[in-house]
Amino acid sequence: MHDWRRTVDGLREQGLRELSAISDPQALERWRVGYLGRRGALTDALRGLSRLPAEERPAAGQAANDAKRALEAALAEREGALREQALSRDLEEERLDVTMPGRPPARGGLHPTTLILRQITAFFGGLGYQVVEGPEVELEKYNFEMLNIPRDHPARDMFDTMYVRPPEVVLRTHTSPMQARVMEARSEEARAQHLPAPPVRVVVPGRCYRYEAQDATHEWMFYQVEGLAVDVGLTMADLKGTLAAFARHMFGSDVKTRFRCDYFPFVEPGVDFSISTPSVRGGAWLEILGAGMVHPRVLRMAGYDPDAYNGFAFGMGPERIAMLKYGISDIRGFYSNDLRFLEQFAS
Ligand code: FA5
Repeated sequence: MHDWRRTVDGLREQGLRELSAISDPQALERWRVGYLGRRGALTDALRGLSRLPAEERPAAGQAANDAKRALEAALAEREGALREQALSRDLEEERLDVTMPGRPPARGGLHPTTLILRQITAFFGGLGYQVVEGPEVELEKYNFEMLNIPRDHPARDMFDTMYVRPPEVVLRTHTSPMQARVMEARSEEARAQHLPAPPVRVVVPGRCYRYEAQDATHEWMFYQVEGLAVDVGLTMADLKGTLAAFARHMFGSDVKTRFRCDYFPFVEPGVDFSISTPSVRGGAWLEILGAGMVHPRVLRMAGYDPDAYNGFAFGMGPERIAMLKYGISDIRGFYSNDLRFLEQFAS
């Protein structure tokens, strides 16, 4: 065998062997330069052919070119294979297991006051009451005066008032000022159109403030829901029926209800309303709101003729109702932003 053939065949075999062991692009490039580059082994061999005798040159040239093409083809194939490997490695890294159980996002929940407010407004909404809201920074005129509590009236002591600008501007101590505001607005609007004042059915949820020592059942900031119905011929029976239906809605059909005399300057007669149900504190009587027939002077001051209209009103504490319903023993949990308390209500 000619020397040149041994050289060419040897290079070809060695090249292919080395190539098959290569697994990264840098090594592949080194291999290409080593065999097929301008100073590569095979290129050198091809150059050396010129020194061969003329009759051997064609066969040797042919063999060297075949070897070059074989190495080039093998290189292209190896490149392709490495690219493919890299690609499938990438894909493997990016692979998503769609069957894996998801991680649920942390969900917030409704505040217990919100839960109760929604239940209350939904019930009265069903009876045709409108939900309205009013200012928390209130004029003394509406918080007291228009509710038949003149200045220097001892009943002002019932409400430990926080003043924003004494004596005219207060933080409302209850939602009752909205009784006066709603009636006044409706009677004025009707009068402007020469119409009789319209009947009223509203509930007013909102925050109230009192300068009060905190304890398990008293906050300095709390909610109330006011209710007001004004119409021709309303009686105490309407008030009793409405509140009894409300108590059944909130506490179940076996709830017992009780009215007792109470005093609020803006109602006559005035009552407090208590409930008793076996599932709450062993059936003990618990007061949940104050109520009564709207005082004739309150009607008159707000533009309603007390000889033609009657009304009833009530004011309840939704936190106290939530405490009964959810077995909460201390009202101070509501607004101290402790997640351990609030998360118990997340639904
Ligand atoms: C009033 O505020 C009257 N405006 C209610 C009313 C309306 C009577 C219409 C007649 C007609 P009282 O001060 O009792 O009344 O408060 C009513 C309810 O608000 C209470 O039963 C209680 O549930 C809640 N409440 C009062 N003070 C606080 C407080 N410091 N913290 C939490 N809840 C309170």
